[in-house]
Amino acid sequence: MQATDFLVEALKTEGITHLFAVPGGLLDPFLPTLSSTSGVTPIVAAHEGGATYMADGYARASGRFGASFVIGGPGISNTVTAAAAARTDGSPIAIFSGQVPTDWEGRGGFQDSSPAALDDVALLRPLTVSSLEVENVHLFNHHLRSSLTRMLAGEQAPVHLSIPLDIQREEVHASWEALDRSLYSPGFIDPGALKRVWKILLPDEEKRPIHILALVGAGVEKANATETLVAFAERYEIPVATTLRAKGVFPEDHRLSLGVFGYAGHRHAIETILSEEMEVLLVLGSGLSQRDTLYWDRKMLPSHALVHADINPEVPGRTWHTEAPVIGDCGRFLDALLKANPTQSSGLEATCKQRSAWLKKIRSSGPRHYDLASTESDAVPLHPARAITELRKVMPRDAVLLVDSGAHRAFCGHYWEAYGPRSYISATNLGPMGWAIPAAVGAKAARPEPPLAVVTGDGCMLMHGMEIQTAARYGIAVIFVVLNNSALGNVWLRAHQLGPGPAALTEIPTHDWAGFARSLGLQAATVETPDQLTPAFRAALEAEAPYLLDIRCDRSFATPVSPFDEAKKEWVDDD
Ligand SMILES: Cc1ncc(C[n+]2csc(CCOP(=O)(O)OP(=O)(O)O)c2C)c(N)n1
Ligand SMILES: [Mg+2]
Repeated sequence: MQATDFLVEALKTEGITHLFAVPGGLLDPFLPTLSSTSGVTPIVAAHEGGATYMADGYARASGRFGASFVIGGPGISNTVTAAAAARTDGSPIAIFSGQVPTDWEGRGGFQDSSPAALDDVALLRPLTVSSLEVENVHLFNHHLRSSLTRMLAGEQAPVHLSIPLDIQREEVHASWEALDRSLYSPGFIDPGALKRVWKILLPDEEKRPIHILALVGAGVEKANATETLVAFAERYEIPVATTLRAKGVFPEDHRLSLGVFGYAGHRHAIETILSEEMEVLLVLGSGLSQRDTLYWDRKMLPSHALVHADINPEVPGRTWHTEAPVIGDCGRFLDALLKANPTQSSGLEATCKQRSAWLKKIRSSGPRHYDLASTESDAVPLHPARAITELRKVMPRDAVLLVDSGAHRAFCGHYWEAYGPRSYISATNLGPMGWAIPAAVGAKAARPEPPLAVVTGDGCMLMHGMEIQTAARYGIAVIFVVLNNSALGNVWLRAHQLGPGPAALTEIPTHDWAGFARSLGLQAATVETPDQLTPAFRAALEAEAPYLLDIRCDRSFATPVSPFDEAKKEWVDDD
């Protein structure tokens, strides 16, 4: 089988339904393969960054992995930020690039970016867990297998394979054996750690801890462990908060949900985790980043013990010492706690009543949202909190939301309510502007059933807004919601305090994004007043087609991140 067919057939065997590409001379042998392999749809993007962001969105929405095809040289350099976003959020994507024939390497050939010239392989090395060239067709099967295995293993990450033109045209004599499903969900935990955790939850002599809370990160989403998490929380009456990245992995309207902790987080989660009452904090699959800890606020540290579970052995103990590091799969850990022996489970159940009373007290401390009044604001231009609240009411329960970078990220994190895993998708650790626009196209390709919207900004549109064209071209029904505030809003909020000069640097002319969308084949509308919001969202939902809404917002409303801002002011490096 020709190498190009071998690769695409292997990806198909692994469950890939869509590939995201930008063609070019260095990929020409792939064109017949991509256009003729049944069951795999090639999506041609406007930009390689867009194609790789689409692969990222596809991976996050599907729970499988995503793949993009780009040329070496400018195609690979255009994909650098996309690889970085996937690397920093642990998203599994495979980037395949074409390269000049091996006998041209380092001899001044057009677009030579082989290891003897610009060196694509080196360019992507720090952004991937494996960046390799297929130097010889006999290595094709082996390099592909080791790349995909490394991509899926542990905390997951992008990989890159560079394939010279001559090798693309050669025959591969191996046959592809499907990867073992256990790679996707490894299902191991350290049994010794479990014993330690039970000693913390049920100490022999001391008083048994009552105030136990779970802070859940993306590791639980990757372990596909929502059901186990819900069963665990319900059985032992344990309140659950999530990081922004894992929003939705525990239904936010569940009676045990405290919402999001950290950036754009909610009152119940923030006040409880920072309170002196906390005895045991169970951190499940979170890297405890700056944003997820409100600047590593030591008030998070509980009085009795911090239990920290993660598939990556480097993570527990990285931010703070943990009394019980649990290395392994978060789903298996929760399952083991659920299936404890009767003495253990009844011991923990014995304190359920006290936790119920605690939960009641938490809820009576005030509304979950810090600024509830804004959700009903009649302001014109619109208040983003009102726009997101109305969008949530129109979109069905199983809707998927992708969120971009800017002030709109904080409004979505705070005011959107998410009810399921992989239903709130955002590049949280790198935050590259424009990511969500193509990522939404990839996510919708992966999961065509639930309605899907993306909330982005006018600044983000300037970076990757062209990919709405890709959605229109392939009839991919994404609802693009542009919160158009004529500014790089997040930056403007700081800049305008420094005077008109700095503010002007962050202002954007008021563009007609609906007109732009129509010119590219989408349906579109402009929304200027609160009463137009619901009908516009309904029309977009009912269209079941690529649709853009240009929502005219006021840039001057503060983002709902006051605890984060306070933490920023107070931050001292106390380590
Ligand atoms: C690639 C990239 N460049 C710059 C930034 C810094 N940055 C973060 S948010 C932002 C403004 C985003 O503007 P817009 O998309 O209009 O969203 P808004 O803040 O107005 O909601 C900027 C410049 C970034 N995150 N990513
Ligand atoms: Mg803006």
